Amino acid sequence: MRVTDLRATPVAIADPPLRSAFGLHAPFALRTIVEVDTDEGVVGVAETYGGDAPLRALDAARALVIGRDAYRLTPLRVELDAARRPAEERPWEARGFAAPALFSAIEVACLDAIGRQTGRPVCDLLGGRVRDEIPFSAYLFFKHAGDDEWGEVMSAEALVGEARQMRERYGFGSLKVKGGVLEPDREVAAMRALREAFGPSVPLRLDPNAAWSVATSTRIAEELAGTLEYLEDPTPGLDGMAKVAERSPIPLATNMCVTAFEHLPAAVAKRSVSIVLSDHHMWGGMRATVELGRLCRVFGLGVSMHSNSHLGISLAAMTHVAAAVPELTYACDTHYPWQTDEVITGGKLRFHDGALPVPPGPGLGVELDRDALARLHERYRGTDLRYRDDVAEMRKTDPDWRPHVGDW
Ligand code: GKR
Ligand code: MG
Repeated sequence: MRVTDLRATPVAIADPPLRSAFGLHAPFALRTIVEVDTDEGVVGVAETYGGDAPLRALDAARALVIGRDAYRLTPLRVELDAARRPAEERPWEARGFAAPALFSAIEVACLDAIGRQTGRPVCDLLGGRVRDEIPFSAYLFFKHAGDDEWGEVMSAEALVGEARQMRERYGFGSLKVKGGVLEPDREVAAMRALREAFGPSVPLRLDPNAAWSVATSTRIAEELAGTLEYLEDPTPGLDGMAKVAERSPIPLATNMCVTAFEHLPAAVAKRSVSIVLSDHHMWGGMRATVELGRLCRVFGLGVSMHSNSHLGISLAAMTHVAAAVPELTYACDTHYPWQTDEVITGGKLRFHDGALPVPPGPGLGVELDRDALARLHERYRGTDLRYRDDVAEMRKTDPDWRPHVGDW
């Protein structure tokens, strides 16, 4: 089955004013919807990061993709591999959208096309599912008041309210808090308030996105022993994380200092982390994520799943890959409840008791809603946002704001 065309449509989706150590979410998050046409008449879809960089990369890679057999993608992966060519021979390499992300977008679309052609769900193409439904965690954010139904959430009390609402609506069994926003001890108090409100049967995680120093991270890890299931990226870098890990009674997880296969040897040697947050968008695709799971098992690492603001095509792909990774034993992250827009037919995918069943049907099991795509693309054209800049957004309300990077 030959690829006859590769299309990338940028979209802008509504995003509430969520806070993190990086700043503030802008009113729109950017995504790219990727489609491959094939000579068998089936069209495969994927969703990836948004803005200029993915568009440039996908455009530059078009000639390498068109004419290729959708079943034979390993040669493409090898061709895109940065280690094999000098930079001037890699026009598809874009800052913020490296070869693994580019390959992932193409792979997901091709797997969707193959699934549609063969009548099999994508998780079968990854070796088969080990679970029928995937547990997700509530992704709790401190946030400003905005044009949304959640209101301002800048205190422990408000965060408990947000968690309660998320649990009532979606049934989430675990709670992840995006930290690095309030002064660290106030975030400790917020975690204690969540524990108090929901009890020990609801696992809690905290992710300050590397805002804290080694000393703060170590102290807080000791203080929150018994309260957190894991502490995610408290401090920057493999060395900093290794220093915290040495004393931390809580396992450390990351989606910041181990984001590619080549980071694994040093992370294992230094014992920097216990859990790697997978993400097929970033790690080179769905098959690479299955390989990551197995490698993590070899090295005694746990596997969880990372998320950014995203639509239903990404969520469907995350669900298929999560179904096919036996080592993924933590509830996955997802920003999905924060997104009101959708680009698939039938509206938003629905969580039951905090879990999402693998979408039935061939391929990813979702259909592109072309009217919604056109609308969200028009919105992209109407904004001047072309990359994510949470610092700039934050400075619109607080001109002196600066991010904490390992110094809080
Ligand atoms: O959306 O603000 C956010 C998150 O902080 C996101 O950018 C991170 O990539 O969710 C992510 C994380 O776990 O670090
Ligand atoms: Mg994280």
